[in-house]
Order: sequence, then C-alpha cells, then structure tokens
Amino acid sequence: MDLPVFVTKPDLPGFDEYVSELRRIWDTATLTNSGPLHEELEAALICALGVTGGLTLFANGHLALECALTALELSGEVITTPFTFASTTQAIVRAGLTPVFCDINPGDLTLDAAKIEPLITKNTSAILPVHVYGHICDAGISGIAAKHGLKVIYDAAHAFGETYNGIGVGNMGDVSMFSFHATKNFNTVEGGALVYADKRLAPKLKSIRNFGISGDDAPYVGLNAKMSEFHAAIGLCNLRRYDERRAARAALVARYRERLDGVRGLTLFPPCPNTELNYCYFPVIVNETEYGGTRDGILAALAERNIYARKYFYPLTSSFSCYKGRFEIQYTPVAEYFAARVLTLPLYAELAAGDADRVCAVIRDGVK
Ligand code: T4K
Repeated sequence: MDLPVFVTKPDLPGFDEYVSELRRIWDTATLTNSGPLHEELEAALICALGVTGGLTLFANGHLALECALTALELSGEVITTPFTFASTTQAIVRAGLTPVFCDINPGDLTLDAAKIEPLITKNTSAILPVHVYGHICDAGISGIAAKHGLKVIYDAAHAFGETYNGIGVGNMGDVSMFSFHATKNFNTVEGGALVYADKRLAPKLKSIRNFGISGDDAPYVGLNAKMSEFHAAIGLCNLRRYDERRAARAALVARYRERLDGVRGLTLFPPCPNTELNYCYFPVIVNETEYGGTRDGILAALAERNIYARKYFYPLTSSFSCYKGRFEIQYTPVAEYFAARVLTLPLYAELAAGDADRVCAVIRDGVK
C-alpha cells in the first residue's frame, strides 16, 4: 500500500541548515526569553509580512490570540464566526468574554459583514473575524467597527504571507494573529505572532507574554507564552524557503483546479480578488444532491486509499458541548450548511503531483 497522504505535512528545513543555527544557541547558552535568534526572526518577519506597526512573537497562535484579547482590555461580547478552528472561540471564552456568533458569506466562508450590525449591543466590545483558508475578510468590517467604536482582532492563522491590495494582511484592523504551527505554510513547529497597528502595544504584549512582569512589578495578569530559540531557529530556516514552497503549493492548487473544475456538485472557491494568496488550504464543497454522493463518502473513499483529507471546519465551534448553557448560541444557517459539506484536500509543498491526481480521480469517479 502507498504511504499515507495526510491533509498536510510540515515543511522542515535541511537538517544541516538547522544544526548550524543550533550552533549559535550553544555559543550563547541563551535558550529562551527573547534571545538573539528570537529577535532576528522578529525583525525578519516584520519585513516578510510588510508590517507597518509592531510584531511580537509567541509560543503559539492560540496564546497570542488570548494575549491580544487581554491586552486590548475587552469586555462583554465579541462578534465572531463559528466556522473556524476551536482556538478562535476558546480564546474568546478563556479571556472571559462572550462569543456572539455571526453567520458567514457563502462566497468565501468568512464573516458576513452585512449580518454584523444587528448583533451589536451595548455590551459589544470587538469583532473577531477569521481569514479562513487564507480568504481575506470583507474590508467593510473595519468601517462597521469604527462606526460603533469596536476593536477588530483578525484571526489570521491561515493568512501568513498574504497581501490585500498590495498591503500585508496583518495591517488590517487593530491586531492580527498568525499561527506558525507545524501544519501551517510557515512554521516554527509551535509558534505564532501578533501584528498590530499601534506600536505602543508592544511593551504590554511582551509583559503579558512574560507572566505580566515589568521590572519588579506585574502590572498585568499574564502567562508564559514566549517563543524559544529552538523554535526561532526553525523559523529562520523555513523563512528562507517560504517563496519556493509557496510556488510548489500554487502549482498543486492549479493542478487541483484543472482536474476538479466542472465536476458536477463540487464547488471550488475562486481566487480572492486583489489578494496575493498563500495557497495554504484547498477546501471543496460537496453538494450531495448534484454530486450523487456525500462529503463523508469522499472522505471514506480517500481513506480506503490511505489518503486523509479533513473536515476543516466541522462541526461549528458554536456546537461544542463545553459552551452548552453558558451563553446564547445564535443560529447561523449558512455556516451550518457549509460545515456539513466542506472537505479540505491534502496540500503541502512536498505533495507529489501523482498523489494530488489520485485524490482528483477518487472525486471525479464519484462515490456514494
Ligand atoms: N485559529 C485558526 C483559524 C486555526 O486554524 C488555528 C490552528 C489556530 C487559531 C491556533 O493556532 P496554533 O495555536 O495552533 O498556532 C491542526 C493544527 O494543530 C492547528 O494548528 C490548526 N489550526 C488546525 C487547522 O489544524 P488538528 O487537530 O487537525 O491537527 P492534527 O494533529 O490532526 O494534524 C493534521 C494532520 O497533519 C495530521 O493528520 C498529520 C499531519 N501532521 C501534523 C503534525 C502536527 C504531520 O504530518 N506532522 C505533524 O507534526 O489541528
């Protein structure tokens, strides 16, 4: 049987290249707490992401998001999408805030800006949209936020390296969170960053990331969310190969499109306008009536061939049992429809063209 093909495979640097970065760690014996590699990666990412404000590194994307919500001193309700990874909603709840679930656009599965205003109450303090699959959220969200005096925090976990109208996506809103998890298109094994418009947030974020400490005092309630030198070293290596890997992903996406475009009952998402994409995920929607088979049928048929696509994102986070009885759960029919039909196909720089073709053949041949 062929080797398993997973939805993704982490990008690793060359072994020797990583080892030579490790030599620098041995030379200084600085392993963590903002060492030289950490600082170098931070500077490199400010350039790579075209950041006009500030950027702060974190141990992972999730903690970065929690720290952002704490630093902005939000209260009450946060309008967000239920069509996302668990992290987005969990961060809101763990920050002591109440998620208010807004429905999504059928066109790109991001937050539906037209449905935000009716959800705003006197208790709303922020909007937390997700650039899901790297699809950039409606730029109109910032106008709505400005009109109502709300903060905008983007979950940009999927949007590393993207630009919108030629500008790095991290420059949208008040704060954006990027994830550098092993499964992402740029990884530091575990890691993440916040990018923010107001550079004055930097000392506060750095303090919250480091137990809330500043000098002898702890002016904030903080945690430990620091990125180590070993993680920064992987990041420095992976950043050097980012463009090459993006090109490989782009070629695979073109291949998927060529082979899957026009399959009856299968919806592909057209490239987002004005966006330089990163090709991090390849979601498809299976309309069972027209396709003559279900999403779960395709998933199972692929698994029989040792290929593991994923249902990113099913179920909606609003259906999680941990939230039952804690707050009102809004009805989001569009998100429900897509969560029941979405399938994310294998996509990573090293994916063999032949494996992508096998995925397409299973889908084209049809399954019950
Ligand atoms: N917001 C959004 C919208 C997110 O998507 C995420 C993370 C976050 C926030 C939080 O950011 P971080 O705190 O993670 O930085 C995976 C990732 O663990 C998660 O980071 C990611 N989103 C999510 C979409 O995907 P799982 O539970 O699907 O991971 P797992 O372990 O099942 O991995 C998926 C496949 O990847 C495996 O079947 C095999 C392959 N894999 C994975 C790992 C970790 C490997 O081949 N090697 C590996 O080392 O969540």
